[in-house]
Amino acid sequence: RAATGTTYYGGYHTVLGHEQHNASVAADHPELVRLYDIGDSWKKTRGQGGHDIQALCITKLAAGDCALNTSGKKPKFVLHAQIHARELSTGELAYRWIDLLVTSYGKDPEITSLLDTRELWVIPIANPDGVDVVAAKPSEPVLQRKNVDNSAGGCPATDAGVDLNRNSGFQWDAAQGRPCEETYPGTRAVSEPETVAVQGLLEKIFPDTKGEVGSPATADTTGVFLTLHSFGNDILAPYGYTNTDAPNKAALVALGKKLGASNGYPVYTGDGGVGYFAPGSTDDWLYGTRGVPSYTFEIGPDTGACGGFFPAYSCMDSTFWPANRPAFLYAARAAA
Ligand code: ING
Ligand code: ZN
Repeated sequence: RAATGTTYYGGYHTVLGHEQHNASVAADHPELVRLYDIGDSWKKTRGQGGHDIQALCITKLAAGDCALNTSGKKPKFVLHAQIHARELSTGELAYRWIDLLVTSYGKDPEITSLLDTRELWVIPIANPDGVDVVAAKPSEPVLQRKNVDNSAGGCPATDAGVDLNRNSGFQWDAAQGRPCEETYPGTRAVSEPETVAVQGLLEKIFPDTKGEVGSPATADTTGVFLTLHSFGNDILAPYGYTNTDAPNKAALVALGKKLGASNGYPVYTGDGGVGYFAPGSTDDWLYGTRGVPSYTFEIGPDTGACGGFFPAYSCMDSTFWPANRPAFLYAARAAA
């Protein structure tokens, strides 16, 4: 059941809160915002409520901008958040990034120039059905990570679902987990409608590199992708499925270190950061099939008031937003 309020857990926005926000920024800034429905959540495909997955493209709109194809002339930075429902700070950072962009155009010279020259794409809630589960108890930590696809059967409610960050079409690995486990990858690659939606958008806007894996992340980089997770205070760069180096690992890690400068996050590859491999992740897929430099940010510490999956909402103002805003701006500039 979708939460009826617009906030939960001290101020984090529910799916409804994000949907209302997306609609209002699109209505208030028609010269800057295109709002897309990129596909359905699992529940919506089953006629059980659910949601459209929404994506915004923010730029000073000129002819051909924000098209759902590779004809766009402006380099693209994509911010992707809350693919894991319980990682509360991530959707909220996307919400604030959207607000920063639309309210600063014509006022802040740096952001004005970014919107004149880049397409800033945002997928604020990549797993809306999961976020509904978390927000249904607005003051209790509900540790839903996955989507809510229970077609495998036999799992207690909050243990059902597919890990959308193991479901992508690059190095998908059936052995990642059983149906009731946190990293269950689904019955096959791209089995989930949420994965179809996000991959579908990214396939449309980034050219097929035809096997030239990882050739950008150099001077001719045409995009940057950030997917927000929590927690760990670090940055993960491809590959996450193996300790074999990405073809241009040095350039990838160098850009990752620049992104990490404002929040002090170190950059890891392989299983170096988290201690496990993550085949089928979104960032490995986009890097591995499109060559787009792609990173996972693990927002926040493991413990303390601002630690874990459910940080106090005040941590958004005290650290998360001020520390990550420069990283997002750097990533947007680097998408050139
Ligand atoms: N972390 C990521 C996860 O899906 C990850 C870690 C992502 C590793 C991408 C490698 C590549 O497990 C969280 N917090 O979910
Ligand atoms: Zn995560």
